[in-house]
Amino acid sequence: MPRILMSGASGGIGTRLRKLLPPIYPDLLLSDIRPPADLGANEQFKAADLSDLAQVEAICEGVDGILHFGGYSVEGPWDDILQANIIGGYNLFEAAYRKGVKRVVFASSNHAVGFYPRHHKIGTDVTPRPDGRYGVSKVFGEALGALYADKHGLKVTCLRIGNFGDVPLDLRRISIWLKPEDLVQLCQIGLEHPDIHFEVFYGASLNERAWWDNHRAYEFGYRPTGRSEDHVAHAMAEQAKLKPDPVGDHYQGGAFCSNEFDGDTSRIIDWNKR
Ligand code: 15L
Repeated sequence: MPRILMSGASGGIGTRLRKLLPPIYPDLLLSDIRPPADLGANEQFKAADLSDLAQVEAICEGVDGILHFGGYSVEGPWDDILQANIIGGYNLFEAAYRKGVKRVVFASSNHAVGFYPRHHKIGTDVTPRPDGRYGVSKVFGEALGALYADKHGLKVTCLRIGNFGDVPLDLRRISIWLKPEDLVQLCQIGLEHPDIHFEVFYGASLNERAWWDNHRAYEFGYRPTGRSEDHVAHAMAEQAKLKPDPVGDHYQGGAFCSNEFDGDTSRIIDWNKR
């Protein structure tokens, strides 16, 4: 029975995966900087600050595979991103290597490529176009994953997660929605598939309006069950409550792109008017 470490156990995704993973991985060690408020008596938890290598090494002891959901999960001040995602990301891969962990699934994000326009369908092999400091930290994490796979033989899977939740929240999220059970499938592929060396998959369900070519995940057996078209009415009702965002509405990263934007708006073409 593999021992699996999940970082970020108190965060949004971690909180949900804590309920979904134990039937598949009963020996699940949870970690975060502080314990989840509702930690159960049957759950194993060890606190660790990702910016401290010794603490990260301690949680990697005796572990076979890591689901790395820890770190800063939205745009934020540089020092927070630096400590949690840049230094924290390095510490995670370095500690995994030192402790002989075999596999890492790294929670990357759509914000690694957020500045691709929505009309541009992209694969996982495109040049990164991060839409903020957070996006840059995810590109860095993917690069670390490639390095530790190629140089040290760690089996690494990076998931460019779209928007995780029970339903897509607005128009943008219809294209990038990820149902929790589908994320579990992707984690299992990363932790178990014999042919993983270094892979990047999009963390997206069966979204007809996807901006991403995720064929590589399908080649590894991914069969998502969430269909965002089933939730369009809800998503569009929520969209109607939002103000137009000329920059964010053009790019895949949405409001992450318009946040702090003072670039050249003449580069943004309204494709619907062409
Ligand atoms: C992310 O990477 C964030 O972690 C999440 O909070 C959402 O903002 C998501 O992207 C998104 O793009 O909707």
